[in-house]
Amino acid sequence: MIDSAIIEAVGGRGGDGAVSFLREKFMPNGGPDGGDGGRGGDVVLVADHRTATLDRFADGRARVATAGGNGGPNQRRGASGHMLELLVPIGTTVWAIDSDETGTPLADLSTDGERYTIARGGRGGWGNRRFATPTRQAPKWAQSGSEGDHVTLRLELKLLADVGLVGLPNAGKSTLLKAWSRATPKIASYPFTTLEPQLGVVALGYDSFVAADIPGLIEGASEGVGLGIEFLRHIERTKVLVHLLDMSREDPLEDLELINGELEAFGHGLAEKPQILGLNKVDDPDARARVELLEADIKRLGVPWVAMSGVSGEGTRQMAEIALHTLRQIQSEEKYVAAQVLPVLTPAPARRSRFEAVRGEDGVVDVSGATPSWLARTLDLHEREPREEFFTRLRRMGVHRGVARLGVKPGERIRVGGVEIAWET
Ligand SMILES: Nc1nc2c(ncn2[C@@H]2O[C@H](COP(=O)(O)OP(=O)(O)O)[C@@H](O)[C@H]2O)c(=O)[nH]1
Ligand SMILES: [Mg+2]
Repeated sequence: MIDSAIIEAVGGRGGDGAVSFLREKFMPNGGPDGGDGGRGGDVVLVADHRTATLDRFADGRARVATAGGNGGPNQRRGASGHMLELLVPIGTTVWAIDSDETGTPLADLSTDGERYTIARGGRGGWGNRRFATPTRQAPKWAQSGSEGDHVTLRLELKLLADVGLVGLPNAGKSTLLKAWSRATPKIASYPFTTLEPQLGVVALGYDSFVAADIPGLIEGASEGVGLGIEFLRHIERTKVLVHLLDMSREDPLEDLELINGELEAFGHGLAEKPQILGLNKVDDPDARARVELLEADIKRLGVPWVAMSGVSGEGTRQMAEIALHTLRQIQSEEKYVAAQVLPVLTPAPARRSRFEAVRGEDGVVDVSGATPSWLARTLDLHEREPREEFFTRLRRMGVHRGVARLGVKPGERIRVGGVEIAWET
């Protein structure tokens, strides 16, 4: 069962730099004091153990982080845009969408709290103060903020079961799973065979978990049928078992022992997982009577239990709530332990991108690279001073040498980051 979603994300725009001059009494023409614009917010995916599905991205809405504030007078810096954190289930993979539809994997969020930035916010523009030089003491211009990244990605999640349903054949596992996930029609569209766990997303308010009806476990294992690796992944991932007992049968406690014996024999840690007993089929008067008869014995087991009926719905919500609560408790304990043992890994700083200059098919020289493109888009190249600033910075980066090597003459039109400009040396 694979869940997937297309997500469009836009980093916040950077704030514009300010044009401002110091104003003091008796000093009508003070120096430039325009502050820088703030950075736009990033859009970040965060793996979260409380999130079970990618359903929340089904709306197709673009996720946009907030813009940075504009700079102000008195060297005031614009506020940074807020980061937008999007919670995704653990196990979510992120894919670039290529033209050939195969896609490229970008990230695999496999541990709780792991983060991946999908769209970076734009840089804030510099205020006019930064552009002052001994020969240009009062620049009346500043840099504008740059746009944030705009990306469309695919998220994929292989749903794995958190809660397993066990019990004898006919105990009511399939019926309960259907009752639980009735509101999630998705389940119906997934084909299954007896040896593949049937999955259902059980939603409770804003929280949810994935439950698996694992009918093949006992039946298949005892018949020596090999269980696939996928099946084992579900079993191992399962943190809580809901053990259903058909209370209309003669001796449900014997059934309980039988299944527990099989869980033990099966291995893979199944027998050690906490169980919640579902005393099922209490819509049947005989079953109800047997619950009352065995209540004292059941209490003595020291295991949480719920009298319920997958058919009438009695107790099913309570069962889901207990399962969810138990699950979250175990996960938060695991998280605590994991946080103590995991080393903190600091990602290597991103390589500073330089530039590339090539003569295109149309004969026009193209300069690409993050910094030249950014400068071309945020400085007003129609104005002389910002344009001079632009070429000065390119020269410092070595762009002029690269462009000269291609035989570009002053005045020739070239493209920098998609912006056309007459080359100046
Ligand atoms: N009376 C009653 N019958 C139930 C209940 N749950 C399941 N059944 C019946 O028990 C039989 C087996 O149910 P199923 O969910 O397929 O059991 P599974 O083999 O554990 O998946 C079916 O005939 C169901 O209609 C229940 O709560 N009350
Ligand atoms: Mg079944």
